[in-house]
Amino acid sequence: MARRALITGITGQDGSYLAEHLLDQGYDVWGLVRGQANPRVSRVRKLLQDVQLVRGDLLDQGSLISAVERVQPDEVYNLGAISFVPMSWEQAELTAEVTGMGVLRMLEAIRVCSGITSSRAAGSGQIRFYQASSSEMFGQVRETPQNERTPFHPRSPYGVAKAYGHFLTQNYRESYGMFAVSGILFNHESPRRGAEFVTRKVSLGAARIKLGLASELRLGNLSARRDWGYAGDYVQAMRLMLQADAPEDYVIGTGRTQSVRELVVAAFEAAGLDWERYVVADQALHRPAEVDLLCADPKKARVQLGWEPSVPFEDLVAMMVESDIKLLSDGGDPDQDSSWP
Ligand code: NAP
Ligand code: G4F
Repeated sequence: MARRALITGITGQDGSYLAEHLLDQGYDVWGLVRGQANPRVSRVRKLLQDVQLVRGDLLDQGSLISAVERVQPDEVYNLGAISFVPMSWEQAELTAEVTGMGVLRMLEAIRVCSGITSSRAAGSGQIRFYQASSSEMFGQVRETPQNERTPFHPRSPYGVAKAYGHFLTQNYRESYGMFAVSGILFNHESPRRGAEFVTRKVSLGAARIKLGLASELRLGNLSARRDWGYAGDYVQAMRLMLQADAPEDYVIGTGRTQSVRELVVAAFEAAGLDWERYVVADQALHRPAEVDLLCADPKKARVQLGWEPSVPFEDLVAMMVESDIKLLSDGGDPDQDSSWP
């Protein structure tokens, strides 16, 4: 019988790629969607016609229990979150509730539906749980590159909420014997990336300037460095983690790091533009506390899961710029867009 997966965050970037990947692998895929009339559901329906939808919200414990009861999943992928770091200062409490406490609610839904108690541990045939942890937890890094043993020093309410979810996942594994793991994923991007994140802001900015739709691009800290990979590769690591013999956490990244300035140079070069004529550094876009440098050591994932990234940084940036030039040339609106490339 096909394995059943329940994905929270199905309307987001990773949810879409993970759903496609699991469908390819023969899974029955269910996506949790929130809200009465969520406008982003239409693009899931359009792109992912074989995904079944179930209503639920990470803020609502009962809805998660109902969703698990209805779907009867073999695997749960918890990708739902408030994931935009600057928003976590503006709405710190909501971020804690969704990105942090949402993990507790999802784990509790699994525990209750599986009949696991302090005296009755999880048995074979249990639901396997994946938590979307983040390299933001490393924050002000203690060492470079960062691996599974590097201590955390989060620099945003988002990073703090993710650290809570990370330790809680570990705790449910240790307390109840649950197959619960965290993937500590470094930044991963694609043509489906939200327009608020820097890679997509830059690819859209370069595309708009190329097509004469804008004359400048305002950015914050150009010196920050990130380890950027392709989202399509990273969702494969999520599935591999849940197929492993034992539940363990893994760092997923490329092992390379580039600055935002290098990202801008690559994107404008891909569009055939001189970036220095158009990019304006704006102090107002700097964060209250910055994560200056992230760089993964993905050795454990390579050795134990056989996972490797396949898209180099320059190709990823060119892919995003080309996709945005096409989207805008075809009259698409990236903020309203109901379809995904
Ligand atoms: P994304 O595009 O921002 O998607 C976030 C998803 O969370 C959306 O589907 C959103 O649904 C859902 N969501 C928000 N609030 C919710 C709630 N109250 N209940 C249920 N769902 C809710 O994020 P992504 O880039 O795909 O990332 C997926 C996960 O990986 C996130 O947890 C993120 O923090 C984490 N992560 C991402 C990266 C990265 O570089 N992309 C790296 C490390 C970790 P709506 O449509 O309803 O808003
Ligand atoms: O693209 P970003 O907004 O991503 P950030 O903050 O690294 O977070 C992303 O990756 C995390 C994994 O490490 C995820 F957990 C999280 O959910 C999200 O997906 O910003 C990247 C860098 C930052 O240093 C920021 O200060 O780009 C810098 N930046 C410079 N100018 C900018 C801008 N970021 C944004 N969003 N917009 C700018 O104008």
